[in-house]
Amino acid sequence: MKGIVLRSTGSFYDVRTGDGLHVVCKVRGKIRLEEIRESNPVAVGDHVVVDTQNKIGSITEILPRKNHILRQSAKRSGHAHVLAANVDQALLMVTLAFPRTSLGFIDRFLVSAEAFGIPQTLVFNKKDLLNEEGLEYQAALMDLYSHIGMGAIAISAKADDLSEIREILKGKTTLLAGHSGVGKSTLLNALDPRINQKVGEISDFSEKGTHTTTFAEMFDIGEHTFVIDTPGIKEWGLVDMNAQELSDYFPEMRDLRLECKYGSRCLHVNEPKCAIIPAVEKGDIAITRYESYLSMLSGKDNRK
Ligand SMILES: Nc1nc2c(ncn2[C@@H]2O[C@H](COP(=O)(O)OP(=O)(O)OP(=O)(O)O)[C@@H](O)[C@H]2O)c(=O)[nH]1
Ligand SMILES: [Mg+2]
Ligand SMILES: [Zn+2]
Repeated sequence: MKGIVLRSTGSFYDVRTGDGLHVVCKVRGKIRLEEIRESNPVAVGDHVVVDTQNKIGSITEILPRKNHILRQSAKRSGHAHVLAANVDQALLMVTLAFPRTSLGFIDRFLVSAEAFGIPQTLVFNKKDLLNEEGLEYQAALMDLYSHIGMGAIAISAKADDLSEIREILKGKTTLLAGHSGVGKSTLLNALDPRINQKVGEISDFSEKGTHTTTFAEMFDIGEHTFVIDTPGIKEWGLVDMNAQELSDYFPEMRDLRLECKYGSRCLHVNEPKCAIIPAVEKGDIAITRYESYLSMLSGKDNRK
């Protein structure tokens, strides 16, 4: 029988089968694990074939994925974890309140999602905690990112009616990611009263979240509408890509780079007749995005 993986704890998987039942499963049978390089062979969102004859079901096959998004360890290169499979879009939840998200982290995540071909939206949460100056800065960032083709909205998961975000989620499978404590689980609970995700406190000491959600889990919040709550991400390592490829995943650089004298060999650092550098100087490309680009390129600072 076919099913979809709603939750993974590492060794057990909650699978919803075609007839709407929820079955706890293990991976058994003919899955050829040697072909899988990631640390988890089955991820939330995977379409699988299950054998439900026994009390604990068996996942016997993973059906081909439409896509997946890998979380690369920032410390150990080559160590990757499939965050989710078969998603229509990624929502990166960030906040300019606490725990404040850095632009470097945002850009790293966006580059990865872009590399996996997954459309992205930034959700600025906790707008209720910002003063006027904070709101202005938030509006400027939303402008910056919508200008380069990403969705950007500001919400308060605690205080809004959330109609704008419901519209974005409608009819899609969405991966919800972000630092611990930004409010991912709070949003899910607010979207559907049947969802009862544990919500954590922000530590007074470090102003960081406390990693309340520990496993990725997919929730059905409406017709054909699924949202995957994920554990907070501390660091986002870039997937393996070569230096020449990187600017392909910055939409504002992608087209312009064809005009560089050295074409696809140009890294846009100090090459003559580069098309990107003047665009940064003119302000057509945001300096913060270019800085993120340089930081990723140097690879020295991949733990933001
Ligand atoms: N003021 C305010 N607080 C919020 C808002 N959204 C969430 N919070 C608070 O932020 C804290 C962390 O929220 P969670 O929903 O647990 O955060 P999370 O992103 O799920 O964190 P992890 O599961 O650890 O990754 C809680 O104390 C929430 O009440 C918001 O819009 N405004
Ligand atoms: Mg959570
Ligand atoms: Zn160039």
